[in-house]
Amino acid sequence: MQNWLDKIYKTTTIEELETIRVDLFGKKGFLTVEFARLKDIPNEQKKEFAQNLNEQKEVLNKALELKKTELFNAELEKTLKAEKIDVTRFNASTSNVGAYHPVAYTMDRIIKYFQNLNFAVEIGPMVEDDFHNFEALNLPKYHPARDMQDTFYCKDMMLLRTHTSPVQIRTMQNQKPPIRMIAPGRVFRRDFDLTHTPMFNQIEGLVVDSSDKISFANLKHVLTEFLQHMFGDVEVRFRPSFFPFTEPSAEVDISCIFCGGDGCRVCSHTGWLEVLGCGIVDENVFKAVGYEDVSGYAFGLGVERFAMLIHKIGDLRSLFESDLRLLGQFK
Ligand code: 2NM
Repeated sequence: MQNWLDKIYKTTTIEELETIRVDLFGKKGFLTVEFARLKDIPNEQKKEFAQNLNEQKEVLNKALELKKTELFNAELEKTLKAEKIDVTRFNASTSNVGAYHPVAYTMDRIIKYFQNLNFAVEIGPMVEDDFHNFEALNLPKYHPARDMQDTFYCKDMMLLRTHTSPVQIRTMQNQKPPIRMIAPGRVFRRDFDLTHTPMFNQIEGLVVDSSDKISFANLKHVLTEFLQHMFGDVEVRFRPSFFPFTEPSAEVDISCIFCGGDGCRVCSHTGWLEVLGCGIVDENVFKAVGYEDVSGYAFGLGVERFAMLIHKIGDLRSLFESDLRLLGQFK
């Protein structure tokens, strides 16, 4: 009996324990054989023999049971330890660390630059009415310049804004001069090719003060400093141009950052890259918002184009594809 108990106590695996159980209770097991012997025991000893046997059976059964639970728990503990997963553990080899999208990064840099010059950041609706998107900007109905952008009309002549200028109109309607602001945000146009997407981000700037305070010289200085901040040591060139909402108007070029101005494929062998539009705000725009005796300048730029030049990305469309092979390069 004690022998059997010792055997049970010493087992270390459930399989070993099962062998002992079979050795005790199996067909040819010790207790099975002992119980079979009962019929040969003389009657006067039968009771005591049976009682003793039943006691042994009970003790050994209990011991097996306890040992089984003990071994099972130990095994469970071992597997749990081995399979323990730390869900809070950071595994750099399998996770993708987030990164700024080049457009968001560029947007932030531009906004910060102008905030440091005390420009306020204004936002406005992306679905606009005809007045704020066109009429107030000296773009009357049937003006040919509308055709170049005209797009995405909803009910009641409402449309997705084609530039952020309506934000400047709304700001002028709601505030008195002086005004010094930028309007960053999404705009929408009927355009889709290598260098144009139907949706892109713009930042437009506007400065308004009493008449004769704001000159083209102010505009030229601020934009030259800005472009040299963004692109480093570049030359800046102002070229006469036309916008319905400014007069005079100019397009602004920087010397090509790819070839240093010698001429290459990116600058179409001109040595210059066009990056901005700007001008002195047209009288008709001020009339539309009820401003009198003021002067002002305005400018506008495409954030995606800036991002492409800064990060040297070849195809504008790759900025909208969410391809991690591209985005992963800007961590
Ligand atoms: C440009 C170029 C030139 C512009 C004008 C105005 C407003 F509302 F003040 F009239 N906002 N933005 C402007 C002027 C935008 O983008 C190429």
